[in-house]
Amino acid sequence: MNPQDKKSARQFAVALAVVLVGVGVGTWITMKKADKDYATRHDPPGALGHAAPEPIVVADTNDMAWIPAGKFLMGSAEGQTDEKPLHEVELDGFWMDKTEVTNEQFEKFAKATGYLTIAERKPDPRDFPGVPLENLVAGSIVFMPPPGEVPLHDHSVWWQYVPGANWRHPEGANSDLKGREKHPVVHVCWIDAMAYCKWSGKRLPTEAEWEYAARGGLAKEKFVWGGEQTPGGKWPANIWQGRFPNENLLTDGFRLTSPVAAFKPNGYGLFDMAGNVWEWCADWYLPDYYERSAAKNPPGPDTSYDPNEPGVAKRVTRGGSYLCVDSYCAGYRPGARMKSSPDTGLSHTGFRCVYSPGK
Ligand SMILES: [Ca+2]
Ligand SMILES: [Ca+2]
Repeated sequence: MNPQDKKSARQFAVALAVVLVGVGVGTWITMKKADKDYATRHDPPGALGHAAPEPIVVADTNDMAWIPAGKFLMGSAEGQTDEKPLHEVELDGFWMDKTEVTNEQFEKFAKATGYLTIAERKPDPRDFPGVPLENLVAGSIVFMPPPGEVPLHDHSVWWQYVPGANWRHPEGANSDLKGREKHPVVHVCWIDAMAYCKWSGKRLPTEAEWEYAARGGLAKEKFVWGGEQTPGGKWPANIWQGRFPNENLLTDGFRLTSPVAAFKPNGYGLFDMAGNVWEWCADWYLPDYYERSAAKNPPGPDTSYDPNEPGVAKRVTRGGSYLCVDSYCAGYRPGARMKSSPDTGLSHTGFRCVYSPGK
């Protein structure tokens, strides 16, 4: 099945006003296939290779770090199945944003282009066949901690589709960005991130570029800062401490997002490559891609498959977020892989861009 023909988490979320992120949605696939290809209507030109050539924009590299060409061992021998096998990858050098794209930066883009993120748009009835029109309300998926302890297998307990939630209103219509200008933008889906990249003359990193950059020159270390989890007894990243999802001990100082660069950078001068927000990569997600990926500049697979949700096409996200609890998935490790539907924004997902001169 082509990735574009699959469903998305957003389609389920809007239809059911609830979403399961990561597991379970596959069993809910009872909706009829949309009559027209979703991605064709919503992806920006160039995203899926059906675009006309565009004028080249020269990227501003002021807030970027140069990641030198080199080889590294990608994946993790001790991690989840999809992090294996550990394999050598060679990459050309590239520029990478030192920080996640901030609200302030995204605002500039929105002002300059008038771009509306997917979460700000009223869902198109053609994408939601069978869903009553009154249910088609613009919104996004927000983390809502339950009051007490809950079993960890049902993600819908802490994720809710909130009408009016989008990057300008991260917790819903009554919230705003005051004081969060330098926090990472959230509720931007892959399609939105691609639109920003194109405007800025940059692109999303491949998954291999992202992991290589995150490792900051350290070989096979468990964390982007080295082998010790809390050097000097301090958390070097914004994740979650306590019993997820109802008890946040705030040992790292932050309940939700933190301002970018609140923690020390890694060896390449990049901030928040562990935690704060998940970051979109260019690649489709395929759990066994490492078994056959190219040894040099792997571009990612041309198809997508997630065994947890076989009917949902997904792009890779990396780096973990303020919701990553160490005892659960430890998604903030540089080898850890995650995935999400390209049209689906979430309150813990953002992105950063890369740039290769002449490419
Ligand atoms: Ca935190
Ligand atoms: Ca991050």
